[in-house]
Amino acid sequence: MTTPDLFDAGTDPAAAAPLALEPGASVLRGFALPQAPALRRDLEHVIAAAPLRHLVTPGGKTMSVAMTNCGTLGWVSDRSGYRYTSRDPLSHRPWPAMPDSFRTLARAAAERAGFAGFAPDACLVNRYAPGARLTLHQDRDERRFGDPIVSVSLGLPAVFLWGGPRRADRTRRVPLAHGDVVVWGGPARLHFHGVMPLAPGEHPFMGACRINLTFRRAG
Ligand code: MD6
Ligand code: FE
Repeated sequence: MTTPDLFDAGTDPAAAAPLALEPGASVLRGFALPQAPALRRDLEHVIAAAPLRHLVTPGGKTMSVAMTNCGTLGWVSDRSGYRYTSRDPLSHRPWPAMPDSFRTLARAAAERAGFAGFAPDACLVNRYAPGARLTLHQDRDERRFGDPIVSVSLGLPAVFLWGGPRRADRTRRVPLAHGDVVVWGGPARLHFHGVMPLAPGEHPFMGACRINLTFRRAG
C-alpha cells in the first residue's frame, strides 16, 4: 500500500498530479516553488548581461511585455519579423548561457507532463508590469514542433488565455500563480494562447511584476 499523504502537493509540489488542459497541455501547480530562489538569483545575472527591452512587432507596435533571452538562441521581433538569433541585437554578443537551474527545472517539468528528454536551447524571459498583456498568438517560429514548450510563472498572478488551433476558437481562462508551470506539446503544440492585462499588485517574492520563463527547443 502506498501512503497518499506522502505525495501530497503541499509537501512535494513536484509530485502533484498535472492538471490536464487537454491532450498535450497541462498545468503543474507550484512545480517551480522549491527552485524559485535559485531561479530569481540566476535571472538577475541574465538580465544584467542582456537587459529586458520592449521589442517592436512587424506591424510597428511596441510590445507591453519587456523581453530578453538566455540560451544558444533567443527570440526577437522587429519591423522585419519574428525570429531566433544567436546574438543579442542590442549588444551583438551571444545571449547569456542558460543557467543550470533553468535547464534542470524545464527538463523535470516536461518529464512530469509526459515529455521525457526535453533539452531546451532557448529561454525567453517575459516581464509583465501591471497592464502588460500578450495578445492571442501561436508559438511557431521554432524549427520543429516535435518538442513541447515549458512555461514558468513567477511573481504576480495572471490570467492565461488558452485557445484552440484556430484564432477564432473559444478561449478559456486559466489562472496562473507564482510557481506554476504550463507544459504543452503534441496535439496542443500550435494552439493559440495569450495573457490578459496584468492586474496591479505587489508580490512578496518578485515585487510589482510577473516574470514568465518560456523554454523551447528552437534550433
Ligand atoms: C506568458 N507565455 O505566460 C506567455 N507560449 O507570459 C506564452 O506565450 C507561452 O506560456 C507558449 C507556451 C507557453 C507559454
Ligand atoms: Fe506563446
